[in-house]
Amino acid sequence: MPKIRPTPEEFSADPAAQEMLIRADELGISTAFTRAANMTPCNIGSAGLCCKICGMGPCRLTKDGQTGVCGATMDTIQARNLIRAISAGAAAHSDHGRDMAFILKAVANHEAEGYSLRDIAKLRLVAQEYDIPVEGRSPDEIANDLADLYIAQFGQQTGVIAPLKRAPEKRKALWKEQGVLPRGIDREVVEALHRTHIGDDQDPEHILNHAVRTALGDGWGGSLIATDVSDILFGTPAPLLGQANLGVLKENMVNVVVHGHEPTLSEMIVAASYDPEIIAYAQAAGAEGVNLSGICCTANEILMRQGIPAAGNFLHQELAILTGAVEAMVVDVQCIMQALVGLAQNFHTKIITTSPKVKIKGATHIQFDEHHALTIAKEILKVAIDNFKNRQCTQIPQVKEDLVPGFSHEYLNYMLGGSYRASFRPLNDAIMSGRIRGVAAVVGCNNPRSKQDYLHTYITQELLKQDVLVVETGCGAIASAKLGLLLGEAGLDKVGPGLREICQTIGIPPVLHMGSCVDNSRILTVLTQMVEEGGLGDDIDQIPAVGLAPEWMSEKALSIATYCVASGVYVIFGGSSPVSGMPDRVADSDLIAKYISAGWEELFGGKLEFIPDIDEMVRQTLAHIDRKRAELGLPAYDPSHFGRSGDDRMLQLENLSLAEKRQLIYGTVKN
Ligand code: SF4
Ligand code: MSK
Repeated sequence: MPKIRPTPEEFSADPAAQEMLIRADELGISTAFTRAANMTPCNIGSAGLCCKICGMGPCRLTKDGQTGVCGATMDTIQARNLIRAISAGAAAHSDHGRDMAFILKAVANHEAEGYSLRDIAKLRLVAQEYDIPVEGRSPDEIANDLADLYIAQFGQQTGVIAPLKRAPEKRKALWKEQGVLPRGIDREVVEALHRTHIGDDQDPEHILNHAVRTALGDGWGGSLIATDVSDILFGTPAPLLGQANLGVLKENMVNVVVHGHEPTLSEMIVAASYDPEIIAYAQAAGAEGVNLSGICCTANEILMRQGIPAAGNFLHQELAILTGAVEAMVVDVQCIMQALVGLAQNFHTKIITTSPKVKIKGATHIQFDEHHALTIAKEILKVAIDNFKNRQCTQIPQVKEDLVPGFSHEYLNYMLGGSYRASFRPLNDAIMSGRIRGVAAVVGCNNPRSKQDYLHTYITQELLKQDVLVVETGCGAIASAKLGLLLGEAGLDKVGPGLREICQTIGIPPVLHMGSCVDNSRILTVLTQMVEEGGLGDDIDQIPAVGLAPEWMSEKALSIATYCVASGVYVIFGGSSPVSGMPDRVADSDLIAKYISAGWEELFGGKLEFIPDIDEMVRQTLAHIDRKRAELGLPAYDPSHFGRSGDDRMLQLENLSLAEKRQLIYGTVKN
């Protein structure tokens, strides 16, 4: 029977995406949405039951008791597939961190054109964490030592990676007991590959123990280094006004979209776009100037630091080109679809690859070199400007939303406690009193196998109604931004009464944008500080908190999930599980799914579950938060206790008589 193609409304919850999907259809152009609809996933591969790590296979296991040619069992094959995916994700994040550390070294030694150390306070603070002397030393000297220390973490062979010291004491003791302390970031990735070569580690639990070690090297190592160095070089984010969605593209300007993950080149492109020489060059080409925007996590990086608008998240990369208004899409690393080049040939858009690690056939390659970054950034912008004359028919959806991004760990501290008593105390108190029921991180990718943005935004809104404070990173944050959930008090009427009071009192949106996908490391440090603040137990697994990635698709997401679970967090993924097994036909094919859930919970207090049903994801999140509240001896969540303070209440009270005020506050008239 022929497949029924989903409608644009079924493909995406975003009206801008829907408009572009109609345009794609009219032009006869395929997108990831239509390709996903036409491509049925292999059920053996998606269950994690296909092994192709040696030439005796590929072995596809579909029956009870079946093994591969070498005798490998279902659970061994699933564990090997899973650790390889986690390791690839950890490698991607960590290699990003390595590049950042090398740029810090170059900046400290005045070898990097255009860069400077923007957050000296954070540089000093981070250096002190590692006992690097700061008093009487120049920022360059401190940065040089910090860069050396960070670079050394990747190739370290023995001991424990230094950034791990920032985890709670009890957690570190647990990791030691479980034998999962990462020795060196690269070493764990290499060992994961070695262990999964034919004829090596064949005990699934032993394999997955190493998956934890590898992922911890990412979360508490490579990712944390990437975040630290980005803040030091480009500034620690603080709230500012931004915009999101395809409506940020401009008809009268040269549109340059930066896409990928690393802020190094994109920050320099931002600087170059303000250069009078570039503005004059654009004007000479008939445009009013250069309009920059971002896609994916490069978008998050420059959005939260520079207020550069986000054209969209992962599934918007093709849709931006479909507007016909993009002169150049400049890509660095990760989440870049090969389809961009073929798609761009239907328009005038130039796809410009810039990383020495990433080339795409048919794309223009202008290699980034931090020693000449500003010069290269200008060269790229001139290529885009020269292309403006080739623009033809355009269609830019007039859809965009304002947002307030930039809630770094440091800003949360300041926001909650002020300059002189920066602290997480008010947040912990609000959770302890039940005004905030708990915290959820709703993060991660888009995936064309689910309706774009729908799962993210549905779950976020349901949790807000239940007084759960939501923090977001990556493409999930952009999904909420496009829906207007990241803007000041907008939508506060749909937020539970206790959380609404907190948002009004502190002056924050109910959803806090915390950055890109490497910035999930910020969530780890926030959770650690919540533990250290007191009142919510003495380890991360005791905090009423849940992590969700409803539309996950990348291997990096699996690494993030694993380091969060090992740090004590309950993580829920939507969509399909890479170790789902084939429960209808094969009795024992879900041993690994059970191990990473109940098994890891026993070992680490956190667990990873794949829950396809959206309402069940919300139910399990709330049940976990309530269970953790009960275990801490906190009052059961009861929203009827709250909502009597905050701005709304004050405005209501303003024009009332004393008797009426009492009536409103106490429910009875007291004299
Ligand atoms: Fe098959 Fe074993 Fe080779 Fe995997 S390692 S492909 S299960 S023979
Ligand atoms: S970009 S990893 S699709 S969040 Fe970080 Fe988005 Fe996922 Fe890529």
